[in-house]
Amino acid sequence: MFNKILIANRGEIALRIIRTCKEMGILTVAVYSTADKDSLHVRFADEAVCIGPPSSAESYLSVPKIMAAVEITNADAVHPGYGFLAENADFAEVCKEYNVKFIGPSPDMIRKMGDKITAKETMIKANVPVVPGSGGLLKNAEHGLEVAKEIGYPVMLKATAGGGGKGMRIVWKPEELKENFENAQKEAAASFANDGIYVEKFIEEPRHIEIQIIGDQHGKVIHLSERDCSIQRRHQKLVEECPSPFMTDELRDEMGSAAIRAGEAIKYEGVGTVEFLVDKYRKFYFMEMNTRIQVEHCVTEEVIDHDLIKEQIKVAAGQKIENDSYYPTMHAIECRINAEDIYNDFRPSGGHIKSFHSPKGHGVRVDTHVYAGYTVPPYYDSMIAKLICRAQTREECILKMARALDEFIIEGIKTTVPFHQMLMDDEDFKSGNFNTGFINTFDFGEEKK
Ligand code: MV4
Repeated sequence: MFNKILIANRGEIALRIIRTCKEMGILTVAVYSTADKDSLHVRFADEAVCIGPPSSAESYLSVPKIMAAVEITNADAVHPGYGFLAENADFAEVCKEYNVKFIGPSPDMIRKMGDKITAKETMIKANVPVVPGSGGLLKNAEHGLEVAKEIGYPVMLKATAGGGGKGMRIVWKPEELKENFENAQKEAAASFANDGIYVEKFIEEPRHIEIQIIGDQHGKVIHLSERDCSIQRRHQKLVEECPSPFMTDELRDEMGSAAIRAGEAIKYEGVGTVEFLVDKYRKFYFMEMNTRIQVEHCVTEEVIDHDLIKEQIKVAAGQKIENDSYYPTMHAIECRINAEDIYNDFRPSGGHIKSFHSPKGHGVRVDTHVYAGYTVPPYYDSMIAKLICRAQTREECILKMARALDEFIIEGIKTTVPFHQMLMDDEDFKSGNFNTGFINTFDFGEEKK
């Protein structure tokens, strides 16, 4: 087992990782920018190293700064959390060169899944269903027209270096293809320094359902059931839950097996998530694979009652996975509490938190790094807390969540709490009748002053 882990991250996830390390008897090193000097991850880690000014590029995203901190503290592993360097293959490579364990898959695997066309080819080989499409880069708009004619409209143009919606275009008819192709190409070049575009059939009103997997260094891969992440806004997830209200035992078996095949095919090591689009006929298609621990991992922790960060560290240290399968026996929902103004286009609303009271009680979990008196810095992600509730049934879980949201007092900044309160009272949400388009038609009403 590791002696000392450096956590190359900030916020709630840094704190989350420190907690598990402590319970495992592993020493921790926090790194922080000057904007985070008063953060709890700095306080609770055994050691802390300042790695630069507020800008992420000069702190949490700086490989030389992180490696310098590894060197001076003599850490033997790095946990990247999510975001920042978590899916940076070059960083994983540098860790390897320095003989420091990167807690995650190999650089090669990160690269393979980071390139969407390569990922899709890998899935086809593993017999995982993918969306019908070009199966490779488009040479030009004419090539796109040919493929689109074959698969039928509407189609979607996607960037091979993409993910998260950038460089993505829906095309409803042939006349619109050329212009969309050129724009997608430009956007991809500007965002990823890679203008590769491919095309696939557009799946209308899909649900976003992902399967959590874990693989060990001995070739064993298991799945830990799904999370429904269909409640999103501009590719930012707002709510995640397990079981998905759309799931059946049969579909879970099928999607779980597909996710395991995906993991086995690449000898996946670590925790990972296979994202699927699920259409109204419950046909599912591989979308992307995330090679990191995700924000919403807590939902899975609650329904299977295991610490995923602990399992992640154990497999990184070479230990074998013991169980063969886990089954969700409860219902869990996570609401992301962001410092955002929901009545102003979800604009970030950082600043000083005057008072902060978290909900408590049976089945209520709050993962957060903030407290009364804390100032939310403007430089980073706006997520300030995750509220996770667990109950025997979905109905009870929604009622518990509504109760917990009512107890949440956050004064001084605007948050997404009012949105979640309205959501827990929404008939379509309550009946499980939603897909990725849900937020587009959601009625936010008037702000209560
Ligand atoms: C799609 C799709 C429909 N058809 N691909 C959005 C982010 C990127 N990872 C892939 N995305 C989509 N790909 C095909 N062939 C619809 C989306 C999509 C979406 C997916 C999951 C969750 C929310 C979404 C919101 C808009 C579009």
